[in-house]
Amino acid sequence: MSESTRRAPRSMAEEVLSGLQKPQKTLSSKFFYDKRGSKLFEKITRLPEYYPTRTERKILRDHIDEIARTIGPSSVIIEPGSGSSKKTRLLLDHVPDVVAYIPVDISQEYLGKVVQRLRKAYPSLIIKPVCADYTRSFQLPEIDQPFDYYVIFYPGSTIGNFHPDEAREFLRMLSQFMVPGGGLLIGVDLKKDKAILEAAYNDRKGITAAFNKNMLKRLNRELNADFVVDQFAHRAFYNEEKGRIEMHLVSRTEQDVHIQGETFHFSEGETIHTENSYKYSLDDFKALVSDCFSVNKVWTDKDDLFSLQYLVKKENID
Ligand code: AVI
Repeated sequence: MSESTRRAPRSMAEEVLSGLQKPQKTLSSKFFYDKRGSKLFEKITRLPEYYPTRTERKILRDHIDEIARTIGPSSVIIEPGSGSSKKTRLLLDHVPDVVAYIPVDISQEYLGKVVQRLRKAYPSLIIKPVCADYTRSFQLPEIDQPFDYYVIFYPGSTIGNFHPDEAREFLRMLSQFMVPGGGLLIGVDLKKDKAILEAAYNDRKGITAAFNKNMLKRLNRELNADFVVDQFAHRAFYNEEKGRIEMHLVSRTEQDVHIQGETFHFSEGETIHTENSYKYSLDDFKALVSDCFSVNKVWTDKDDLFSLQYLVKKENID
């Protein structure tokens, strides 16, 4: 995500045109997730090379009792970008006396379906869905039952898709929902061997390549652009200095692309930067969150590929 979390919303067309006018052409990774993009991402999460999803799930399963004890009773669980709420079920099954669950998702249709299923599975749980772009400020619904803390669940290492400055700003926004002592259970992908990282974003089946190129198909359909999708190649590499995987679309040839009356020239080999996925050491992440949160507990897998962390809101945040 390359947008500031607080700026006034801009249309997709405005964002795309201004991103492509930059010296390093850029498109926001949030444009990956149309219907096909979301399906391709689901496929990515099941790929043998893409370790984050299954590793996080295993950490959550292996430590669920301790995680549940750490969260404690009488909480309201908020999940920004809840999607299928699959991982949340494990929390709802184990955390004692959850008072309410607030899934926040941009897709009204998907949210509706997921909530319907959750209501069947957890008939006595208060579920208050919020349809919103959670990266911008959103309103929490009233919960007319007493509870101790809000606990925010933000799995998947989506925090890695924010530039660190924006991650700090986003975490500050989340902290504003909480009183001191409130918790944030967050998935954070860890720094590791470059070969493992690069394989995860260059899978052999080419699903990540299709996911990356799907952005151009979306722009063709929704903004009437004329990208020749096959004239772009997928590239993903680990930028060691910045501590991030970068995804790009590389122009295979010199070409012009037209969008909404504007022409964009590409030289051969020129790229559009489509995503960053930051990887953190435990110390890096502790420093990143330190404005608003202290790190209360960290769970990792045996190979230290991924971490699930429980952060607690500090007292006296300015
Ligand atoms: C959603 N996000 C955490 C994924 C990641 O790993 O940064 C998106 C992704 N991009 C390519 N593969 C997966």
